[in-house]
Amino acid sequence: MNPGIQKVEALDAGHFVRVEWEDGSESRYPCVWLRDNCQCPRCFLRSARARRLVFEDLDVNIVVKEIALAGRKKISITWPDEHASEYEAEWLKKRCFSEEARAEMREDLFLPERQYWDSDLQLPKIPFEEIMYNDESAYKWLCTLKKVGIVLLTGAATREGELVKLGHRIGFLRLTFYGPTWQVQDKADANNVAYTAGKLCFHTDYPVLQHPPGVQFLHCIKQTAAGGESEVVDGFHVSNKLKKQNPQAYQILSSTAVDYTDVGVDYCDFAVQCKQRIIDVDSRGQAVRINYNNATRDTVFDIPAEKVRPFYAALKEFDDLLNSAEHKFTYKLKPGDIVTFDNWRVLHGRQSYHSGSEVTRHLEGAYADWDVVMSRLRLLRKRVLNRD
Ligand code: OGA
Ligand code: NM2
Ligand code: ZN
Ligand code: ZN
Repeated sequence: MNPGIQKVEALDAGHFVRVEWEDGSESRYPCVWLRDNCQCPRCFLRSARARRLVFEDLDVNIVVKEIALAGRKKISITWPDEHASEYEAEWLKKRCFSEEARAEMREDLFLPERQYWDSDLQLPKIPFEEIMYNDESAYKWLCTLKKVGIVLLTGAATREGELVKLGHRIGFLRLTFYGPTWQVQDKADANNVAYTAGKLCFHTDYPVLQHPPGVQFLHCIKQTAAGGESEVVDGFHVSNKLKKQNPQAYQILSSTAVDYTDVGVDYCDFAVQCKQRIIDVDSRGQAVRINYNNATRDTVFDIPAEKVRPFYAALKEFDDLLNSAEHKFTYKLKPGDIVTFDNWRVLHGRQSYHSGSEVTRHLEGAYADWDVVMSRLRLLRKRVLNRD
């Protein structure tokens, strides 16, 4: 599986090392990168798997002095100052700079593959018990969460505290001003529109935070008989549609900084302000995060007056697409269900319900960061596929 090395040579006046593999392919490594990534104990702290070498000590114009092949599985380099470095074939192969090798590594580290969906979503479901006790199921859960953006966990106990357990399963939950977990119920003097019995139009949670929570959990403890249905829509899929349908609207939403505000008291008192683009894009113009909550969008709008109406028109077009029957998926949470979803990608909403003096509907919610979730996913994958 891992080819050995056929031949090594220095190229380009010693600025590059060329490795010829046994399968006939080749890789080229810049010497500055090789020196920077010397794996010897002086340059690399094994216990931390981190670089000890300080940048001041790196000569960016370094060239090799001598290079040798040590038995097909290792190369050794002597640098002009007589420092010696060794590199394993397998280690080098993984770090090949070719387009294909880098794409493969990217895939492996970040799992960027996505399955877009419409109203025809087949909501993925896994029993809560299984993901709690079985690593394969937990791995499947997190892979699907990354790829599809939503997974329903079923059969959890109908009491508070299950999300804290889920938090321990992945690592830890994200604390916000609404507490480590929070209770979605119709409340007197609600400090958030979510804590009423009213309809919640499509939104992502907490765009008022500079780094909005990547993953959201909603555990249904009690569900009302009439109303309270949930709605979800694939924000990345709809963003792509908008880009095709109205590139100008997409341009406005992906470049205009919208003010968000959240002021009140919960876990502690808060006065949060932030500017976010409704569609956050990467360098290639691909949507990477939706930041849209109409409830917390500030009355303050820090853009020139003549740009205001075009912005609203663009947002209307996006909002119409989100709400089109073609795109949205409707379902109703049952007590014991925990919906887990990508809060950077999936917009969610709920229909209104009637509410009297007693509590007829109760969800417990919590957040996690993608860093924590992806970290758990990589560790589960390593254990399940028993790699590395
Ligand atoms: C929320 C929310 C959905 C629901 O609390 O942010 O979107 O079904 N709740 O109550
Ligand atoms: N809650 C549900 O952006 C938001 O205000 C989302 C957050 C209150 C924790 C709602
Ligand atoms: Zn070294
Ligand atoms: Zn919400």
